[in-house]
Amino acid sequence: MLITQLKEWTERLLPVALASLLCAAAQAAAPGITGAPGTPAFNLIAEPANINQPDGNQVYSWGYGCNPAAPAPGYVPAAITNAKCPAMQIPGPTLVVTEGDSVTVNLTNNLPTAAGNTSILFPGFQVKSVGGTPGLLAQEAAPGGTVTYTFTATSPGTRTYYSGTQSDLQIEMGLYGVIIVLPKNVPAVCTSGLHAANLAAEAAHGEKDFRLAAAAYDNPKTCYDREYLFQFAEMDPTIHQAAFAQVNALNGCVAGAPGCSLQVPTEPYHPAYFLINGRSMPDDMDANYASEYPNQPYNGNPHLHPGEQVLLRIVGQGHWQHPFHEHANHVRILARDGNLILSQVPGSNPAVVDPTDLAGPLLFTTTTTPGVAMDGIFYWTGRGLNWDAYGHNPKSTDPLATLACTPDANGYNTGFAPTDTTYSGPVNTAVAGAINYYEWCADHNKPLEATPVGDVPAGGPATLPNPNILTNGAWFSGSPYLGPDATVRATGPNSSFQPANTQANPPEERGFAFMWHSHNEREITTNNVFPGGMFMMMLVDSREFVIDESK
Ligand SMILES: [Cu+2]
Repeated sequence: MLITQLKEWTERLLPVALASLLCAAAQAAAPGITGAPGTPAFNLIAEPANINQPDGNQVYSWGYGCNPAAPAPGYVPAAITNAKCPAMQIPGPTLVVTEGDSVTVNLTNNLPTAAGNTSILFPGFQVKSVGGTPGLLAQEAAPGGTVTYTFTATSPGTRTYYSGTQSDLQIEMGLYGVIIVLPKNVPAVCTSGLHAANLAAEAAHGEKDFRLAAAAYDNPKTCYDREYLFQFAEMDPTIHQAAFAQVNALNGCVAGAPGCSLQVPTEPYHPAYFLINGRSMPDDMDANYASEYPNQPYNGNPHLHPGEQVLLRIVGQGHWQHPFHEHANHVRILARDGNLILSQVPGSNPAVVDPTDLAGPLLFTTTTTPGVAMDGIFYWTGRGLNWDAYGHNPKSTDPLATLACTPDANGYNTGFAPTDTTYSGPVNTAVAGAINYYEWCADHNKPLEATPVGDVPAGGPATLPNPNILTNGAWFSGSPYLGPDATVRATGPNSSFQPANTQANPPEERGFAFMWHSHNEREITTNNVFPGGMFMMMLVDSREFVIDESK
């Protein structure tokens, strides 16, 4: 079967199915390292190590990591408690600072001597350097040496950092990462109204807050309720093998001596690995800091609840563009490289921007470009499905199937009054704690089927699919509903179809899975085998499922 056919099949099935290969449900967030408030200092080291790919290959690579000779960094978000920073990781440690901070980065070059100098560029900042030796684009650290970069984090946003030395080889080998600058002044609207209600809804089900901040920028249109960071890059293993062979052949050579340098061709370029945060699918859906990937600590496995504004920090780190498709909605771009995209006040000349009017595009695929970072907002509500995604049924005798839905000014069940267009009223904690918080009320009480099999006590109301449809793998959640009692519906007495091992272990994940993947279909392969590469599952979870980004 052609990849396109397989992909089409997969895409059609998945919106009502769940990737139960995610048995140990692993969530994502945007974990990183921090330093002293106001004056964070990061002690990074550039080192070689092997990274793991799902075809079983270990790929010799270079990456930034935390210098083991320096004090350990701080870790964020605090709710992730198993964080670590090895001496080499791909991508490099995500540096998390606050607007206005004086940032110091000490880089030590622990690459093989024949690899020569290395450096870091921080595009978007005015960088001063101390120590090291002059290079083409930046002050460089010689083999065994150190260079110090200092700069002020002048404005919020997501930006890339990467090697400024022999970039065609060093970035390919893995020397890249991200710096996130959090806003100094989070707008009040981001911690009240709808965003306070979304937070109350999480708390009502025992969820922690895994955000780095409540807003991406000092702008009330950039509030968010959840966040993920995805770095896209590709690797040509031929280049890595050549580098490894030459490093071994030149082992022991003296820096600067004739012949003590790598001559690795980086063209022609034939990448075989297509990475999200240094991992290929399905490895990207394992947990952050999973022990199987000691040098690839960051994952790609977004989860969200209906109505949550999800900040996506999307960064291109390789040689190529990657058209990444976030199924289930478009992504509203807020900013590029830390620059909010704002409208011009009509008629103003010279141009004056209007900070209340974000003008970023609504993207079907977030086409990453090498070196470019985008911040965007994604959300899913179920609006316009024309069926009740929560399985409410007016004829039901089950109280959970007959919950109320009271529309707010936008038509959702949030607990705010229909007249409260700015959501300035107090949070209605009873509604925020309901399973159908943020339900789209226009489709309330429209069960998927005119004659559903039954209510929860009877094992319905879903009719489960023919098992033959699923012979290719365990990809069904057991219920096309977001709760209540999605798992009970799937395992009740009328549920004749109960394929073995398709249910995740308790607590069962109940939700809709959507594939997020490169729309360049060759890139959803690993070493030419589908599925793999730039591919992950996004899960819209029932409120019954606790999204825990720490595991
Ligand atoms: Cu797609």
